[in-house]
Amino acid sequence: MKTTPQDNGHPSTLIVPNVIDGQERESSHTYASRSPSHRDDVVTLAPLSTKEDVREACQKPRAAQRAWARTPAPGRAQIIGRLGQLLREEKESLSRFVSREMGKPIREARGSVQEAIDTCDFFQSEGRRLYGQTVPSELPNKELFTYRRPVGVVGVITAGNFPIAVPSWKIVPALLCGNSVVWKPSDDAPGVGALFADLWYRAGLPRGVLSVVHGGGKDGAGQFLIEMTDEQLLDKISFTGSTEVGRMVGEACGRNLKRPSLELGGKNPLVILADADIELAVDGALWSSFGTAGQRCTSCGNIIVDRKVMPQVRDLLVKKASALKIGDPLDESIAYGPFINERFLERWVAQRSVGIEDGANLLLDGKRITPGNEPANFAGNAEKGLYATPRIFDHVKMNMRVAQEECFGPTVNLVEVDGIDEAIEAANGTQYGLSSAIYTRDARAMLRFKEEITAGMTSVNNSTTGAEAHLPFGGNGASGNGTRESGIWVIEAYTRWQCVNVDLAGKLQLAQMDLEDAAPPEKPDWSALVR
Ligand code: UN1
Repeated sequence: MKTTPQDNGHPSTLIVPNVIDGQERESSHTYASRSPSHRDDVVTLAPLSTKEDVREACQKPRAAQRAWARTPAPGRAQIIGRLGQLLREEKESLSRFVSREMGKPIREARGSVQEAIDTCDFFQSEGRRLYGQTVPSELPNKELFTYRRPVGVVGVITAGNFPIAVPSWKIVPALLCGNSVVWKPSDDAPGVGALFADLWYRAGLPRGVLSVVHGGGKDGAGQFLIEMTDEQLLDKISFTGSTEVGRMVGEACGRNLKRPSLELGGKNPLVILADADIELAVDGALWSSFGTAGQRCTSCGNIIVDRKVMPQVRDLLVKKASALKIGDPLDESIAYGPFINERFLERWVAQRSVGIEDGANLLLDGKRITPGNEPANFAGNAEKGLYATPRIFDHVKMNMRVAQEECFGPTVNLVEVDGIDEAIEAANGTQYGLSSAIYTRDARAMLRFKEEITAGMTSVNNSTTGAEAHLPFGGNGASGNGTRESGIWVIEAYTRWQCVNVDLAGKLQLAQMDLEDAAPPEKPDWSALVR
C-alpha cells in the first residue's frame, strides 16, 4: 500500500494492491473511489481485477488453506484476538476513514468498527470451543464422534454500506473455522477493505489465507468471483448485497452443489399500535428510516400505523424529519450524511415518481440538496456531496410498488391499518423478511407479533436496525436463503460436519443387524384395576 498527496486540500489518496497468493499485486488498470461528501476527494485508487487475476486468487489458496486448517483452532483464534486489539488501537482513524470513503456519519462509523471488534471478541473465545459431540453407539466397544471441518476456499463479496462490520461477520468466522478466503470488497470502499486486510496481516494471519481482489460487481471482480464456482475453484460464496445478485450467487452455488450464505435486501416494517408510546415510536421510526440515510439492509421501508394514532404519528414524524440535520459525515452533530454513490442517489430520485404514479401522497417531498436550495439545518458541501432531504409518502397501500420495492435512501412510507391483525398482515406483506419492529405496551400483541411475523429479526419497542454482533443476523424470503451470520449460528455456515466411528470390538459388528434384542416383557393384566 502506498499513499500520494492531493493538491486540493483533501487528505492523501491511498493506493491499494490486490493480494494474491500472499503477495501484493499492483495493476495497470485502476479506478478511483471518491468521497461521497466531496466528489473531488480521491480517497483510494484500486485495481480493476481481470478474470485471470480472480482465477489465480482462487487457485492459489488451496495449499495455504490446508496448512491453516492444521493450525489448532485456539491458535487461529489468537490471531483474531490480536486483530480485535489492533482494531481497538486504530478505531478512531479507521472510523474517520470509513466516513471519508463511504459517507457514514462518524458516530455510526465508530459503531461499525466496534461491531467488528465485538465480532473478534466473540470468536476469539469460540476458537476454544468449536465443539463436536461424543455420541453413544448402539453396539458395544464402539465410539461415535462428530467434528466440525472447514468447507475449504470461501469467496466473500460485501457491500459498501458496512464496509468493515459485515466483512468481519464473514471473514472472522470463516478463518476461525480453518477456511481460506478470497475477498472482493465493495468498489464503494476499497480503501477500507485494504486497511482491514492489512490489519489481519499485522495480526499475524498468513498472507496466503486471505486474498483480496478489487473491482466492480457486474462484468468485474464480483462477477468473476461468482464464475469461479463453475470452475470448481470455490467451495462456498458468502454474499451481502441485492436480492438480484444474491439469486445469481445462489444459482451458481446450487448447480455446483455448494451452500452459499446470502444476506440480501429488505423492506422492513415498523408497526405502531394505538397503545404505543408515540414519542418513542416516532423516534424509532425516524432512526430506522433515515439513519445511515436509509442505506442499511435493515432500514425501515414501511411504517405501519393504527388509524387511531395515525394523525399524531404523521404530524410528529413530519415535524421531526424536517428538522433532521443533514451534512458532512465527520460533523458529530448530523443525523445523516450523503448517499454512498450516484447510483443510489439516482434510484432514490426515480422512486419519487414511482410513488406518485402508484397514487401515494407525497407528504414530505425529499429533494437532492444542491447549491442554492440548502435547507436551514444543512451542514455539508452541496456542490460536491451527494445529499438529499427526507422523503415520506402516506396513503400507501401494500400492493403499491413503493411499498414493495427496496430503495436504498432516505425515504419511508406510512401505511394505515386497523388493529393488530391488519398490522401483521401488512408487515408480512412483502417478498422480504429481514428485520421488523413493533411499538406497543400490550404484552399479548407483542407475543402475537413475535409468533406471526415472518422476518428473521424482530424488535419490540426498538428500531428495525442495530443488530448486536452475537445474535443471529439474517432473513427469510427474498432477504436470504436462511443462513445466519454472527454468534454461534454462523459456525454452521463455515463448517461441515464429519462423523467418525471407532470400533474396538476386534470383530466385525454390523449396525442395525448385530443387536441383541432383550426378551419381550410379560404383559400384566390390568383389567382388575378398572371398571
Ligand atoms: C447491513 O445493512 O447490511 O443491524 C447490515 C444493523 C447493523 C447491520 C446492518 N448492525 O442495522
